[in-house]
Amino acid sequence: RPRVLSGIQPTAGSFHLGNYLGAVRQWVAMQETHDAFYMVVDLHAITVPQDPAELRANTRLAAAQLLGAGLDPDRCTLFVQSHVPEHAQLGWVMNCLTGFGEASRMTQFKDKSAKQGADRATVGLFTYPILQIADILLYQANAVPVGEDQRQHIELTRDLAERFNGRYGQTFTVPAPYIVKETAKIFDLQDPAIKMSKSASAPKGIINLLDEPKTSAKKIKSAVTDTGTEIRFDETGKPGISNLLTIYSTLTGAGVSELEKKYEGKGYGALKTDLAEVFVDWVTPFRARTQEFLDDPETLDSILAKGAEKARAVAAETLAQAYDRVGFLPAK
Ligand code: AQP
Repeated sequence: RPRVLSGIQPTAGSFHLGNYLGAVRQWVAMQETHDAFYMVVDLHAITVPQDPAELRANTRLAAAQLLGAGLDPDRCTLFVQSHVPEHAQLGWVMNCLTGFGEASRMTQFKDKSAKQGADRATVGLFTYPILQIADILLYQANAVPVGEDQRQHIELTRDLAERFNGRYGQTFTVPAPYIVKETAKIFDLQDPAIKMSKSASAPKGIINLLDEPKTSAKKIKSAVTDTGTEIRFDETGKPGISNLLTIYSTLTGAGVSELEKKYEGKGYGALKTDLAEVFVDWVTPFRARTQEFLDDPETLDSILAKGAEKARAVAAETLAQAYDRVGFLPAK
């Protein structure tokens, strides 16, 4: 089976609909077809300031949501990044192979550091894509399911895998991004020109999965659309409606053209009301399952402990090989 690796930050508390449709949904599907490794990336989370107690709670919360979304610990390896020290260890090696210039070209860093003020951004935020390279290469992953915003980081990962292999001999699998076109970018409900984002979206523009479903239903019903009346998928002319159609189609499995037909001659209000209902029907069991894991932290922690053990077995082998190739003297 091909191998898949992906991670999600624990920082937000609740996942948002973009995280789910852009990434987590694919994770669930790929458990069936891949040898799957998924992690909560707490090392990445501290690239911006975190309250320690909140970080710990949010790490469990993220794991509970992944299980609530349908990850099955019998069919995938679910773990917490900091439980596997090899990530930081290989991360250092990768830091030493990455050019300052090429790291400086990462647009996500440029965006995020500009928002924070260049002096306040940490070196960790700058090197975070390089830790991500280590995350992926440690597992010899073939595919990395992510949203569009991560494409550039996966390209850098490919460059570094090839560089290491070229310099030291074949060591790492060169991974490919796995980006589902339709859901690669879920847009903000109030500003369909930007992606739905924890840090950039206003509260009314973002659907947090753990919010009261009523609150989310209201946000869907007041999503910004255009002045027209026709329900048609047209990303440039009708970005708001197109975003709603994408969400509707993905949550129900109905094709976009099928939905266009269904809503022919009906107003935007009908589409929004129905989508709000579709969303509530989907999110209600998700919230209940997530809550079950939160109510039983012992089970949750033991799933994560078993996951870390399985992950370490793979990561340690890759790290040992990489250390050897680089020329580190083995500890006797
Ligand atoms: N709007 C989105 N559409 C599709 N996919 C998305 N992802 C995030 N937003 C969208 C994908 O979700 C996965 C997990 O992302 P993360 O751990 O990087 O989460 P994050 O960065 O904390 O979430 P945000 O909202 O993207 O935060 P900001 O904007 O503050 O950095 C990834 O695969 C990502 O592509």
